[in-house]
This record gives sequence, C-alpha cells and structure tokens, in this order.
Amino acid sequence: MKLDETRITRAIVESAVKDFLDNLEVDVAIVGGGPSGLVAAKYLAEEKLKVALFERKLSVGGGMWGGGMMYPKIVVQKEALPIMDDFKIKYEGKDYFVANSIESVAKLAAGAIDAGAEIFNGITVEDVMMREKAVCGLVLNWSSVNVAGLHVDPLAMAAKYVIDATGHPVEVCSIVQRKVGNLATPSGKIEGEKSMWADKSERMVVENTKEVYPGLYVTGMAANAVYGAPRMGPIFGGMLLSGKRVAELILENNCRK
Ligand code: 48F
Repeated sequence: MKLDETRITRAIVESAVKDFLDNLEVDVAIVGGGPSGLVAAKYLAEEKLKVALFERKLSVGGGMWGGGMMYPKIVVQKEALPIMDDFKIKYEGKDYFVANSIESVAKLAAGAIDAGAEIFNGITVEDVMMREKAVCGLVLNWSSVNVAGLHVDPLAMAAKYVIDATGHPVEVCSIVQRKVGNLATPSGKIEGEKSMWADKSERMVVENTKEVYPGLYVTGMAANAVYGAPRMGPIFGGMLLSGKRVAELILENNCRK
C-alpha cells in the first residue's frame, strides 16, 4: 500500500473529532485518570452508562506508576483483591499482597476502555458548568495551552454526574468551593489532607467517597483531602475500593431518578 500523509492526517482528525463530539453529553464525566478514576470508569461503563474520563497528562495512571519511591511495586490488602481479579492484575504474597505498578496501570486502563469508557488525555479540566446550584458539566482546555500560558477560551461538555478523581490537589472540589461555596463537609470547606496513617486512611477513603455537592462526587485521595483524612502512601486497596464505591453511589442515584 502506498502511503499518503494527508490521508493519515484526515484519519486522525476525523476520528478524534468524532470521539470528542460523541462525548459532549454523557452520564458521567470523570476528572483524573489515576487508579480511583479508572476503576470508577470501568464499573460505570459496564452498567451501560456513558462515561468520559479527562486526564491532564498524556498518560493515565496518576500516582500509581511510581509505586513506592519508584520501586515499581504497590501493596494491596485482601479486601481489594476481588477488584484486582476483575481487572486480571496479578499479585503475590500474604496479607500485604504485592503487584507490579506498571502492570496495574496498564490493566486498569485496559479494563476501563474495554468496558466502554472513553478516555481523553492531554486535557485539563479548568472549571465546571453549574445550573440551579448543581454541577452539570466540565470546562475543558488542552493542557498544552495551559503549559504555554496562552489566553485561549475553553470548551464545555455536559454530564449528569461529575467525579473529582484528581488525587491530592482535589482540583474540581477546590473550584466549586472557591466559586460557589458550601460543600457537604463539616466546615463547608475542604478540610485538607493529613499526614500519613495508612490504616486509618485506607478505612476512611471508602467512607469519604460521597456526593460532596449536588452533581459532584469525590473519590480516591481527593475524598480524603476533602474530608480531612490522612494520606496512605503506596498501598492502593483503598483507591480501588473507593473507585468502585463511587460507581455504586452513582448507579444507585441514577436508578432512583
Ligand atoms: O493522583 P492520582 O493517582 O489519584 P487517585 O486515583 O490515586 C492516588 C494515588 O495515586 C496515590 C495515593 C494512594 O496510595 O495516595 O497518590 O486518588 O491521579 C489523579 C489524576 O488526575 C489528574 C492527574 O494528572 C492524575 O493523573 N488530574 C489532576 N487534576 C486534573 C487532572 C485536572 N484539573 N484535569 C484533568 N486531570
């Protein structure tokens, strides 16, 4: 076959624009492609909800790639093993089960994609859309526009539910707190992440996975940051369980409507 560069260009642009247009109105928009966001994406898409995930970087995986201090290993406790099995991630050991961080990211991403979630990389969520005191969509720009410091207006997309899965910086909840006000926390504000305490943090991250403002849910490390719980370091069971929990909450809520 004789190759034509303009046909390569046309194939890429047409396909990418089609995917973007197909996802302008979705059931669930997930901000952040770390472990909690990817797990949520799979379990929601599997139930036939339309799911779009937006990741600022080129690669999904967030803080999982680096394992513990760049040893490419993560620890998972037994409560999360059914999720590891759902994604076919291998592990070994006893009590403190160990998995390869690179395999873990690759399989979480593959699981989300195979379930039908659409992943958009290189896009930063810089604001939300609001109607009648509820979050109803996202405001997007290319991450490269932000890195270059260019003044370019963003575009927007609509979602019935938005999930903040942005990890430690808890970016979407911060925007909503700054622009709109009260979150569903004791102080009405982001309580702030506390220093490392793995046992407490891993238990609390599932409890803290909630609807924090109408239409806006929080999962993963962002959930602990919002509700003032500690960090946990490179144990990832809580991230997986929190991602599954947020999917369950949205599915329950969606059935009631
Ligand atoms: O940080 P991250 O992995 O979040 P997580 O799923 O998992 C936390 C763990 O990795 C680890 C931990 C547990 O042991 O403490 O830190 O809670 O992934 C968050 C992703 O969100 C992206 C960011 O690039 C990362 O890949 N992200 C953050 N802000 C935005 C964003 C934004 N405004 N728009 C798009 N993506």
